[in-house]
Amino acid sequence: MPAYDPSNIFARILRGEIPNDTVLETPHTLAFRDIRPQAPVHVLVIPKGAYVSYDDFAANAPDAEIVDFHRAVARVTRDLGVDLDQGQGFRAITNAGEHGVQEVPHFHLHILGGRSMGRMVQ
Ligand code: IU
Repeated sequence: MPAYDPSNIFARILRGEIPNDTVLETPHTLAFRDIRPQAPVHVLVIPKGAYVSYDDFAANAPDAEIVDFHRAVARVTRDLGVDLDQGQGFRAITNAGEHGVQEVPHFHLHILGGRSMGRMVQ
Protein backbone atom coordinates (compact mmCIF):
# COMPACT_ATOMS: atom_id res chain seq x y z
CA MET A 1 0.00 0.00 0.00
CA PRO A 2 1.50 3.39 -0.92
CA ALA A 3 1.87 5.86 1.95
CA TYR A 4 -1.06 8.25 2.35
CA ASP A 5 -0.23 11.66 0.86
CA PRO A 6 -1.81 14.36 3.09
CA SER A 7 -1.44 16.94 0.30
CA ASN A 8 -4.05 15.21 -1.93
CA ILE A 9 -7.03 17.33 -2.91
CA PHE A 10 -9.59 15.45 -0.80
CA ALA A 11 -7.41 15.77 2.30
CA ARG A 12 -7.32 19.49 1.60
CA ILE A 13 -11.13 19.55 1.25
CA LEU A 14 -11.43 17.72 4.59
CA ARG A 15 -9.15 20.28 6.23
CA GLY A 16 -11.39 23.07 4.90
CA GLU A 17 -8.65 24.48 2.65
CA ILE A 18 -10.73 24.07 -0.52
CA PRO A 19 -14.49 24.57 -0.83
CA ASN A 20 -16.81 21.76 -1.83
CA ASP A 21 -20.49 21.24 -2.56
CA THR A 22 -21.37 19.08 0.46
CA VAL A 23 -24.49 16.93 0.31
CA LEU A 24 -23.96 15.07 3.61
CA GLU A 25 -21.56 15.16 6.53
CA THR A 26 -21.51 12.61 9.35
CA PRO A 27 -18.98 12.00 12.14
CA HIS A 28 -16.69 9.89 9.91
CA THR A 29 -17.82 10.62 6.36
CA LEU A 30 -18.22 13.47 3.86
CA ALA A 31 -20.23 13.38 0.63
CA PHE A 32 -19.93 16.14 -1.96
CA ARG A 33 -20.70 16.72 -5.63
CA ASP A 34 -18.03 15.82 -8.17
CA ILE A 35 -16.68 18.93 -9.92
CA ARG A 36 -16.81 17.15 -13.30
CA PRO A 37 -20.14 15.32 -13.10
CA GLN A 38 -20.59 12.35 -15.42
CA ALA A 39 -24.32 12.07 -14.70
CA PRO A 40 -27.14 14.28 -13.31
CA VAL A 41 -26.27 12.88 -9.88
CA HIS A 42 -22.53 12.42 -9.31
CA VAL A 43 -21.47 12.46 -5.70
CA LEU A 44 -18.22 11.34 -4.09
CA VAL A 45 -18.44 9.74 -0.65
CA ILE A 46 -15.20 9.77 1.32
CA PRO A 47 -14.15 8.71 4.80
CA LYS A 48 -12.65 11.47 6.94
CA GLY A 49 -9.84 9.11 7.87
CA ALA A 50 -6.64 8.82 5.83
CA TYR A 51 -7.16 5.80 3.54
CA VAL A 52 -5.55 5.57 0.12
CA SER A 53 -8.02 3.24 -1.55
CA TYR A 54 -10.96 0.93 -0.98
CA ASP A 55 -8.79 -2.03 0.01
CA ASP A 56 -6.94 0.16 2.52
CA PHE A 57 -10.24 1.38 4.01
CA ALA A 58 -11.91 -2.05 4.08
CA ALA A 59 -8.89 -3.71 5.68
CA ASN A 60 -7.81 -1.02 8.12
CA ALA A 61 -10.66 1.30 9.13
CA PRO A 62 -12.34 0.72 12.50
CA ASP A 63 -15.78 -0.89 12.28
CA ALA A 64 -17.51 2.35 13.36
CA GLU A 65 -16.02 4.21 10.39
CA ILE A 66 -16.98 1.45 7.95
CA VAL A 67 -20.56 1.37 9.19
CA ASP A 68 -20.81 5.18 9.19
CA PHE A 69 -19.50 5.28 5.61
CA HIS A 70 -22.01 2.77 4.28
CA ARG A 71 -24.95 4.33 6.11
CA ALA A 72 -23.89 7.65 4.58
CA VAL A 73 -23.92 6.09 1.11
CA ALA A 74 -27.48 4.89 1.70
CA ARG A 75 -28.54 8.32 2.96
CA VAL A 76 -27.04 10.04 -0.08
CA THR A 77 -28.94 7.75 -2.45
CA ARG A 78 -32.17 8.48 -0.56
CA ASP A 79 -31.57 12.23 -0.18
CA LEU A 80 -30.80 12.59 -3.90
CA GLY A 81 -33.72 10.40 -4.96
CA VAL A 82 -31.82 7.64 -6.74
CA ASP A 83 -32.48 4.86 -4.22
CA LEU A 84 -34.73 1.97 -5.16
CA ASP A 85 -37.63 3.05 -2.93
CA GLN A 86 -38.24 6.35 -4.67
CA GLY A 87 -35.84 6.46 -7.63
CA GLN A 88 -34.56 4.40 -10.50
CA GLY A 89 -31.22 3.34 -9.14
CA PHE A 90 -27.58 4.30 -9.32
CA ARG A 91 -24.07 3.02 -9.94
CA ALA A 92 -21.47 2.95 -7.16
CA ILE A 93 -17.88 2.56 -8.25
CA THR A 94 -14.43 3.07 -6.80
CA ASN A 95 -11.17 3.26 -8.71
CA ALA A 96 -8.03 1.91 -7.05
CA GLY A 97 -4.46 2.40 -8.12
CA GLU A 98 -2.94 2.47 -11.55
CA HIS A 99 -5.11 -0.16 -13.26
CA GLY A 100 -8.21 1.33 -11.66
CA VAL A 101 -7.11 4.74 -12.98
CA GLN A 102 -7.46 6.36 -9.57
CA GLU A 103 -6.77 10.08 -9.85
CA VAL A 104 -7.09 11.18 -6.22
CA PRO A 105 -5.27 8.97 -3.68
CA HIS A 106 -7.88 9.26 -0.92
CA PHE A 107 -10.51 6.51 -1.02
CA HIS A 108 -13.77 7.70 -2.56
CA LEU A 109 -16.91 6.01 -3.81
CA HIS A 110 -18.59 7.53 -6.87
CA ILE A 111 -22.41 7.53 -6.73
CA LEU A 112 -23.77 8.07 -10.24
CA GLY A 113 -27.43 8.32 -11.16
CA GLY A 114 -30.24 10.32 -12.69
CA ARG A 115 -29.88 8.52 -16.02
CA SER A 116 -29.20 4.97 -17.17
CA MET A 117 -25.50 4.33 -16.73
CA GLY A 118 -25.42 1.74 -19.51
CA ARG A 119 -24.00 -1.75 -19.44
CA MET A 120 -20.51 -2.03 -18.02
CA VAL A 121 -19.42 -4.70 -20.55
CA GLN A 122 -20.47 -3.94 -24.13
P1 IU B 1 -10.89 8.92 -9.51
O1 IU B 1 -11.82 7.83 -9.09
O2 IU B 1 -9.77 9.17 -8.55
O3 IU B 1 -10.39 8.70 -10.91
O4 IU B 1 -11.80 10.22 -9.59
C1 IU B 1 -11.53 11.43 -8.99
C2 IU B 1 -12.76 12.28 -9.11
O5 IU B 1 -12.56 13.44 -8.33
C3 IU B 1 -13.06 12.75 -10.55
O6 IU B 1 -14.37 12.36 -10.90
C4 IU B 1 -12.93 14.27 -10.45
O7 IU B 1 -13.84 14.97 -11.26
C5 IU B 1 -13.18 14.51 -8.97
N1 IU B 1 -12.61 15.73 -8.42
C6 IU B 1 -13.39 16.59 -7.68
O8 IU B 1 -14.58 16.37 -7.48
N2 IU B 1 -12.83 17.72 -7.16
C7 IU B 1 -11.51 18.03 -7.37
O9 IU B 1 -11.05 19.06 -6.90
C8 IU B 1 -10.73 17.10 -8.15
C9 IU B 1 -11.30 15.96 -8.64
I1 IU B 1 -8.75 17.48 -8.57
